[in-house]
Amino acid sequence: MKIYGVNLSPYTRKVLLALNYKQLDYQLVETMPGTRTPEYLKISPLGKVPALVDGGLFLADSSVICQYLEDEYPDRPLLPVATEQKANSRWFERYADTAVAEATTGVFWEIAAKPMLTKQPTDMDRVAMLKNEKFPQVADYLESQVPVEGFFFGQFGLADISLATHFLAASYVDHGVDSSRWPHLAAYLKLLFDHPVVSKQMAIDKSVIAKLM
Ligand SMILES: N[C@@H](CCC(=O)N[C@@H](CS)C(=O)NCC(=O)O)C(=O)O
Repeated sequence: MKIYGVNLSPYTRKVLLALNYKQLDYQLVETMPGTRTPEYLKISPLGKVPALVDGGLFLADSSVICQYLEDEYPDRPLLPVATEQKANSRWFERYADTAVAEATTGVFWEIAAKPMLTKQPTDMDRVAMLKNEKFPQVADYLESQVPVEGFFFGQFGLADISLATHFLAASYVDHGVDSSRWPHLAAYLKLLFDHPVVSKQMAIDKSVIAKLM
């Protein structure tokens, strides 16, 4: 199986975390976001990463890919069994990939990725807005939702992975969670970041960042 993308893309990282949790073999084909060669557009029509090739199957979009992995490789499941919990897991995945992404990965993009990839300066007004307006909204909501103990639905899975990937991006630019204001979220994130699959990915990301800086 081949995954197209880069470790520092949070959506690629989500798929890598899922693959590593499931202990599946894969090859990461380094592909920059926005690659629009005719060959890559056949795999990922929007030119986005991640994309997956498994045998004759071409797939784009991290959620679609993770759902495929879950269906095709059901060992070490990423989703709970009960319908209601499964639906909630999908909600937290969607929330992570939208509102959380904006408030966390959005800051990583402005501070680290944008200057490197586009040679454009960081928009400090946008960083301040994301940190002071968007982030507290997301953190307040998650503070009321994260499990007081353990992972979502009792077992590490896709809801956790989806949150982990975006909060990891924030952590790389020192955009952390204030544990005095959001104690449950801070404790949950510590548990997430200490998970062996997440901490291994964090070490890889940090070595990539060290080489780029
Ligand atoms: N919904 C997509 C989002 C993927 C996405 O936005 N990827 C970014 C990199 S993290 C990208 O490829 N951006 C380039 C572009 O939009 O042209 C997913 O979950 O895979």
